[in-house]
This record gives sequence, structure tokens and C-alpha cells, in this order.
Amino acid sequence: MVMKTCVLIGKPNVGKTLLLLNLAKFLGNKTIKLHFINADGNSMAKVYDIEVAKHYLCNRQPFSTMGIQWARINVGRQYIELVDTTGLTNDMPEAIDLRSAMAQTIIFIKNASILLHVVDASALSSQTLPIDDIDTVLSDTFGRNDNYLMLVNKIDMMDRTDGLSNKVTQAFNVSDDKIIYVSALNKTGFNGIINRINE
Ligand SMILES: Nc1nc2c(ncn2[C@@H]2O[C@H](COP(=O)(O)OP(=O)(O)OP(=O)(O)O)[C@@H](O)[C@H]2O)c(=O)[nH]1
Ligand SMILES: [Mg+2]
Repeated sequence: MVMKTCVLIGKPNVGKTLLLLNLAKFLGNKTIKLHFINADGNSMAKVYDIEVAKHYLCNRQPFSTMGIQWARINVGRQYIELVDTTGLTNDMPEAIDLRSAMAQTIIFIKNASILLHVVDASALSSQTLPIDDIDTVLSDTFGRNDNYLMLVNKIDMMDRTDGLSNKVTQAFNVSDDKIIYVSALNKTGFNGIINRINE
């Protein structure tokens, strides 16, 4: 079986890196071998205790992740490559290193067997997002593809979750069966992601 490449994309700070690390933990790992590839193509790998990795790699600061970081993870029936990327923004930034890192994200989108588009539930308003919002652009561009999955993250921050699915379907033109509600922090909704990967 060819190894699937599952690529986490989304705005900065939505929880992509915490998702990668806590998904690995949820699947029974205590440590993780992370491979880093920077925009110049240089790569290195390092084994982390997952808790230590969270401390160093997850942050409230946007662009905590600059470049690609990926790990080979066993999801029951198969190994996958789970890839974390630089966050994408509505406007292209001036800084050349950020531009290069975002370009790298776009290259990895093209090679994804499964595209995991992470959005922040706590940042969704009841209004439709502007047409040029990057989340709208990503879901409009890829949302109808078979390999697309939207992960609505940080649901632990929502006081009420009953109106959430309405907000999400109003904001994005994505069918219900391609949306999974998760908390990277509390590791909820992860079985839905794993089932989709194993389909
Ligand atoms: N409450 C809550 N916080 C979360 C969740 N997921 C991530 N966070 C927090 O959100 C912040 C950003 O998380 P990261 O995993 O670094 O987000 P990212 O998308 O990788 O961010 P960049 O690398 O900057 O693009 C951190 O402070 C996390 O602890 C979640 O499900 N619930
Ligand atoms: Mg990150």
C-alpha cells in the first residue's frame, strides 16, 4: 500500500501543530520523530517526547511553525505521513522568509492524499466570511475534492455547541460529511479523523 500523506493546512494559530502532536499521542505514542524541512529544502529530524514538543512548537504566537514538520505515524492498519505546514493568511506578507514558507505549504497541498483544513471554531462569527478570506478560498477551492476534510478545532472553547454546525455550514460551502468537530487540546473527535484516514 502506498503511504498516505495527510497535510494539515489553515490559518496561523488554529491548532495544526497541537493536532499533529496530540493525534500522535492519542494513537499511543509517547515520543515522536519530527522531520523539519525549511523553505530552502534543508531538512533535519529530531526525536521528541511529545509533551516537550508541545512546549517548544505550539504557541499562541502566529507563525510558530515556519516550514514543514512531519512525522510517520501508525494509524492501526497503516503508516501515514502527517504533515504540518506554515499557516496561510489572507494577504501575502512582505517578509520573504514567510512568503517562501507559505509557498512550501501550497506545494504540499498539491501532494496531499488527504487535505486536513483546520479552522478555529472560536473565531467563527454567525456572518458569512468575506469571499477573499483564506478559509473561504481554501474551502471553495478544495472543499469538493474527495481528499478534503475540514477540522473545526477548539470546540472546547465554545460555551454552546448547538449552533456551531449552522455557523460552519453558513460560513463554508462544504458538505456535512466532510466536517469533523475536534479539540486538539482535549483530543476529542480524533476517532472521526482516524476513520477517514483508514477509509
Ligand atoms: N482551547 C484550545 N486551544 C487550542 C486548541 N488547539 C490549539 N490550541 C491553542 O492554540 C494555540 C495555537 O496552537 P498551534 O498548534 O501552535 O497552532 P498552529 O496552527 O500550529 O499555529 P502556527 O504554527 O502559528 O500556524 C496554542 O496556544 C494552542 O495551545 C484547542 O483545541 N483548544
Ligand atoms: Mg504550528
